Amino acid sequence: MGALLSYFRGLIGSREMRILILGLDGAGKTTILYRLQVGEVVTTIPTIGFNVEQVTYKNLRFQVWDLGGQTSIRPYWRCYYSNTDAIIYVVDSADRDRIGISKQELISMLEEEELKSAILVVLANKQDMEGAMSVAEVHSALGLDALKTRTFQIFKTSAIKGEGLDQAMDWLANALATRK
Ligand SMILES: Nc1nc2c(ncn2[C@@H]2O[C@H](COP(=O)(O)OP(=O)(O)OP(=O)(O)O)[C@@H](O)[C@H]2O)c(=O)[nH]1
Ligand SMILES: [Mg+2]
Repeated sequence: MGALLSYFRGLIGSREMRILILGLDGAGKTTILYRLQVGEVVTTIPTIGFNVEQVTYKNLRFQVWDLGGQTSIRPYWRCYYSNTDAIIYVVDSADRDRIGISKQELISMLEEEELKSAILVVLANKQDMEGAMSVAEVHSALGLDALKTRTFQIFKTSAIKGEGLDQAMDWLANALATRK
Protein backbone atom coordinates (compact mmCIF):
# COMPACT_ATOMS: atom_id res chain seq x y z
CA MET A 1 0.00 0.00 0.00
CA GLY A 2 2.80 2.37 0.96
CA ALA A 3 4.64 1.54 -2.25
CA LEU A 4 1.52 2.18 -4.28
CA LEU A 5 1.01 5.54 -2.61
CA SER A 6 4.54 6.65 -3.24
CA TYR A 7 4.19 5.51 -6.84
CA PHE A 8 1.18 7.79 -7.30
CA ARG A 9 2.91 10.64 -5.46
CA GLY A 10 5.80 10.18 -7.86
CA LEU A 11 3.46 10.44 -10.82
CA ILE A 12 1.93 13.65 -9.48
CA GLY A 13 5.34 15.02 -8.60
CA SER A 14 6.66 14.54 -12.10
CA ARG A 15 3.71 16.21 -13.77
CA GLU A 16 4.66 19.43 -15.46
CA MET A 17 2.94 22.39 -13.79
CA ARG A 18 1.00 24.72 -16.03
CA ILE A 19 1.47 28.40 -15.21
CA LEU A 20 -0.04 31.47 -16.84
CA ILE A 21 1.61 34.89 -16.69
CA LEU A 22 -1.06 37.56 -16.96
CA GLY A 23 -1.29 41.32 -16.49
CA LEU A 24 -1.77 44.50 -18.49
CA ASP A 25 0.36 45.27 -21.54
CA GLY A 26 3.79 46.57 -20.68
CA ALA A 27 3.75 45.14 -17.13
CA GLY A 28 6.85 43.05 -17.85
CA LYS A 29 5.40 39.55 -18.43
CA THR A 30 7.60 38.57 -21.37
CA THR A 31 10.67 40.04 -19.67
CA ILE A 32 9.90 37.88 -16.62
CA LEU A 33 9.33 34.71 -18.66
CA TYR A 34 12.76 34.97 -20.29
CA ARG A 35 14.42 36.03 -17.04
CA LEU A 36 13.14 32.77 -15.59
CA GLN A 37 14.07 30.73 -18.61
CA VAL A 38 17.44 32.07 -19.70
CA GLY A 39 18.36 34.19 -16.68
CA GLU A 40 18.87 37.33 -18.74
CA VAL A 41 16.99 40.42 -19.84
CA VAL A 42 15.87 40.01 -23.43
CA THR A 43 14.58 42.77 -25.65
CA THR A 44 10.83 42.36 -25.94
CA ILE A 45 8.18 43.60 -28.30
CA PRO A 46 4.49 43.73 -27.32
CA THR A 47 3.15 40.17 -27.35
CA ILE A 48 0.41 39.57 -29.92
CA GLY A 49 -0.83 36.12 -28.93
CA PHE A 50 1.43 34.22 -26.55
CA ASN A 51 4.85 32.83 -25.77
CA VAL A 52 5.14 29.40 -24.19
CA GLU A 53 8.33 27.97 -22.71
CA GLN A 54 9.46 25.11 -20.51
CA VAL A 55 11.05 26.49 -17.37
CA THR A 56 12.90 24.31 -14.87
CA TYR A 57 13.21 25.78 -11.40
CA LYS A 58 14.86 23.75 -8.63
CA ASN A 59 13.99 20.40 -10.21
CA LEU A 60 10.41 21.41 -10.87
CA ARG A 61 9.28 21.61 -14.45
CA PHE A 62 6.86 24.30 -15.47
CA GLN A 63 5.12 24.99 -18.73
CA VAL A 64 4.81 28.76 -18.66
CA TRP A 65 2.37 30.64 -20.88
CA ASP A 66 2.91 34.39 -21.31
CA LEU A 67 -0.17 35.99 -22.85
CA GLY A 68 -0.36 39.40 -24.52
CA GLY A 69 -1.96 42.01 -22.24
CA GLN A 70 -3.29 44.60 -24.67
CA THR A 71 -6.98 45.51 -24.23
CA SER A 72 -7.98 43.81 -27.48
CA ILE A 73 -6.15 40.59 -26.56
CA ARG A 74 -7.33 40.24 -22.93
CA PRO A 75 -10.66 38.57 -23.90
CA TYR A 76 -8.60 35.64 -25.20
CA TRP A 77 -6.93 34.96 -21.84
CA ARG A 78 -9.85 32.70 -20.88
CA CYS A 79 -9.04 30.32 -23.74
CA TYR A 80 -5.95 29.30 -21.76
CA TYR A 81 -7.48 28.85 -18.30
CA SER A 82 -8.22 25.12 -18.17
CA ASN A 83 -5.83 22.93 -16.16
CA THR A 84 -3.90 25.94 -14.87
CA ASP A 85 -2.01 25.24 -11.64
CA ALA A 86 -0.89 28.80 -10.92
CA ILE A 87 -1.21 32.35 -12.17
CA ILE A 88 1.59 34.87 -12.01
CA TYR A 89 -0.14 38.24 -12.18
CA VAL A 90 2.26 41.03 -13.10
CA VAL A 91 1.67 44.69 -12.24
CA ASP A 92 3.65 47.71 -13.44
CA SER A 93 4.07 49.39 -10.04
CA ALA A 94 4.94 52.68 -11.72
CA ASP A 95 1.65 52.77 -13.66
CA ARG A 96 -0.63 54.42 -11.12
CA ASP A 97 -3.09 55.48 -13.83
CA ARG A 98 -3.95 51.93 -14.81
CA ILE A 99 -3.77 50.10 -11.47
CA GLY A 100 -7.61 50.27 -11.30
CA ILE A 101 -7.91 48.56 -14.69
CA SER A 102 -5.40 45.98 -13.55
CA LYS A 103 -7.52 45.33 -10.46
CA GLN A 104 -10.67 44.84 -12.57
CA GLU A 105 -8.91 42.36 -14.85
CA LEU A 106 -7.58 40.46 -11.85
CA ILE A 107 -11.01 40.29 -10.21
CA SER A 108 -12.80 39.06 -13.31
CA MET A 109 -10.09 36.48 -13.91
CA LEU A 110 -10.34 35.14 -10.36
CA GLU A 111 -14.11 34.75 -10.75
CA GLU A 112 -13.60 32.15 -13.46
CA GLU A 113 -14.65 28.65 -12.41
CA GLU A 114 -11.70 27.06 -14.22
CA LEU A 115 -9.26 29.04 -12.08
CA LYS A 116 -10.93 28.50 -8.73
CA SER A 117 -8.14 26.33 -7.33
CA ALA A 118 -5.24 28.05 -9.09
CA ILE A 119 -2.55 29.47 -6.83
CA LEU A 120 -1.96 33.21 -7.30
CA VAL A 121 1.37 35.02 -7.24
CA VAL A 122 1.20 38.80 -7.70
CA LEU A 123 4.39 40.53 -8.79
CA ALA A 124 4.61 44.26 -8.03
CA ASN A 125 7.12 44.71 -10.85
CA LYS A 126 9.32 47.67 -11.92
CA GLN A 127 10.33 48.45 -8.33
CA ASP A 128 13.50 50.03 -9.77
CA MET A 129 11.46 52.89 -11.24
CA GLU A 130 11.24 56.18 -9.45
CA GLY A 131 7.82 56.77 -7.91
CA ALA A 132 6.85 53.11 -8.09
CA MET A 133 4.10 52.03 -5.71
CA SER A 134 5.33 49.98 -2.76
CA VAL A 135 4.25 46.38 -2.38
CA ALA A 136 1.76 47.51 0.31
CA GLU A 137 0.27 50.10 -2.05
CA VAL A 138 -0.11 47.54 -4.84
CA HIS A 139 -1.63 45.06 -2.37
CA SER A 140 -4.24 47.57 -1.32
CA ALA A 141 -4.89 49.01 -4.82
CA LEU A 142 -5.63 45.50 -6.11
CA GLY A 143 -7.95 44.81 -3.17
CA LEU A 144 -6.08 41.65 -2.21
CA ASP A 145 -7.47 41.86 1.32
CA ALA A 146 -10.79 40.68 -0.12
CA LEU A 147 -9.31 37.31 -1.13
CA LYS A 148 -10.61 34.75 1.33
CA THR A 149 -9.84 31.19 0.30
CA ARG A 150 -7.24 31.71 -2.43
CA THR A 151 -3.67 30.60 -1.79
CA PHE A 152 -1.77 33.73 -2.80
CA GLN A 153 1.26 35.88 -2.08
CA ILE A 154 2.56 39.21 -3.39
CA PHE A 155 6.22 39.98 -4.09
CA LYS A 156 8.10 43.07 -5.20
CA THR A 157 10.25 42.51 -8.27
CA SER A 158 12.41 44.21 -10.80
CA ALA A 159 12.61 41.98 -13.85
CA ILE A 160 15.25 44.28 -15.33
CA LYS A 161 17.51 43.97 -12.29
CA GLY A 162 16.53 40.36 -11.64
CA GLU A 163 15.38 41.13 -8.12
CA GLY A 164 12.61 39.36 -6.24
CA LEU A 165 11.91 36.64 -8.79
CA ASP A 166 13.75 33.94 -6.86
CA GLN A 167 11.73 34.58 -3.70
CA ALA A 168 8.50 34.48 -5.71
CA MET A 169 9.42 31.24 -7.49
CA ASP A 170 10.58 29.62 -4.23
CA TRP A 171 7.26 30.43 -2.62
CA LEU A 172 5.33 29.19 -5.67
CA ALA A 173 7.29 25.94 -5.92
CA ASN A 174 6.62 25.30 -2.25
CA ALA A 175 2.93 26.21 -2.53
CA LEU A 176 2.51 23.85 -5.50
CA ALA A 177 4.31 21.03 -3.72
CA THR A 178 2.26 21.32 -0.53
CA ARG A 179 -1.18 22.19 -1.90
CA LYS A 180 -4.09 19.96 -1.02
N1 LIG B 1 12.34 49.65 -15.44
C1 LIG B 1 11.83 48.44 -15.65
N2 LIG B 1 11.38 48.10 -16.87
C2 LIG B 1 10.85 46.87 -17.04
C3 LIG B 1 10.79 45.91 -16.00
N3 LIG B 1 10.22 44.79 -16.48
C4 LIG B 1 9.95 45.03 -17.78
N4 LIG B 1 10.34 46.28 -18.14
C5 LIG B 1 10.23 46.93 -19.45
O1 LIG B 1 8.86 47.15 -19.73
C6 LIG B 1 8.62 47.05 -21.14
C7 LIG B 1 7.51 46.04 -21.38
O2 LIG B 1 7.96 44.75 -20.98
P1 LIG B 1 7.32 43.42 -21.58
O3 LIG B 1 7.93 42.28 -20.86
O4 LIG B 1 7.40 43.40 -23.07
O5 LIG B 1 5.80 43.60 -21.16
P2 LIG B 1 4.56 42.60 -21.37
O6 LIG B 1 3.86 42.54 -20.05
O7 LIG B 1 5.03 41.32 -21.93
O8 LIG B 1 3.64 43.39 -22.41
P3 LIG B 1 2.59 42.79 -23.49
O9 LIG B 1 3.31 41.71 -24.24
O10 LIG B 1 2.23 43.95 -24.38
O11 LIG B 1 1.41 42.29 -22.74
C8 LIG B 1 9.96 46.63 -21.77
O12 LIG B 1 10.59 47.80 -22.26
C9 LIG B 1 10.74 46.05 -20.59
O13 LIG B 1 12.13 46.18 -20.76
C10 LIG B 1 11.30 46.29 -14.70
O14 LIG B 1 11.28 45.55 -13.72
N5 LIG B 1 11.80 47.57 -14.60
MG1 LIG C 1 4.68 40.36 -23.68
